Amino acid sequence: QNGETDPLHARRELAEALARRAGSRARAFFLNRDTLHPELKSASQDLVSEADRTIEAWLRRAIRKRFPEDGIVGEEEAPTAGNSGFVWVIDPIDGTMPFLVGQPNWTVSIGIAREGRPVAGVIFAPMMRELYSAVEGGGAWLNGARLVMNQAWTIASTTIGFGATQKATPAEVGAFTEALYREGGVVFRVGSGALMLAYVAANRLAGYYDPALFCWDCWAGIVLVREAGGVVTFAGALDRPGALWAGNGHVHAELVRLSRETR
Ligand code: 2AM
Ligand code: CA
Ligand code: CA
Ligand code: CA
Repeated sequence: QNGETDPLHARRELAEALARRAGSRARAFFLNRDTLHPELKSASQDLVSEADRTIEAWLRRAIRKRFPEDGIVGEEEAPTAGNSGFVWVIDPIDGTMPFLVGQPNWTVSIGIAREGRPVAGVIFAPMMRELYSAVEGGGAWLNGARLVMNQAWTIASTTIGFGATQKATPAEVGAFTEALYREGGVVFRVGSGALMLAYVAANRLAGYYDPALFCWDCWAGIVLVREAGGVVTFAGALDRPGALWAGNGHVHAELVRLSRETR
């Protein structure tokens, strides 16, 4: 290849560097969160602050500077089209609610699409100093250690992430929870969907179900779980939200079944 760096690996390296730098910027906002002026978006628990907007704008500038031909899709700004076949899928702060109230479980999530497919993902949890990173065919990694998912686990082996926000109906939240507990499962939730996917890859959760995610919540995590040996179905796309199921092959199938039964 004329000694040039592979285009995907060059982007994955930049994604890691940007996730760390965006993470320390976000951490500075987090430590001064009392000075932020959060605004309401669609519902009482759906907020945005200048931390989210400033970091997304910074990420977009840094990506454009290095790869001006790439597209960018992010939570806080309109999508930018590109013509390289690569699209960056970014969430500057995944877990704005935990961030604003002082919980440490928020992340910076940077995914990469190539011709519409998830091919690389980086999730950084600044307060835990954990960098999750994966590239198609290259495995999933947490701070340099390889992640390999437990293939023997069932939905009853340890907790299951369930990401329902206020967009979910009380009936579907109740029905899924009831079905899960009936089968020996227990619900876990943090306000970052990306972190719950990272936890599935790292064997900290047996699986994850969310009735409605945007691509920026899950794009990086999809690659991470698949590269750790898991199965993910995302019913959404780069331009529309959808449900997501993740786990080892067996847990994934069980979560699909339980959620279908209860919808
Ligand atoms: P966000 O913090 O970037 O908006 C899916 O559950 C996604 O919904 C999360 O990744 C998170 O993304 C957002 N979310 C989590 N808790 C929420 C809440 N209480 N209200 C609104 N959005 C929430
Ligand atoms: Ca948000
Ligand atoms: Ca998000
Ligand atoms: Ca966000």
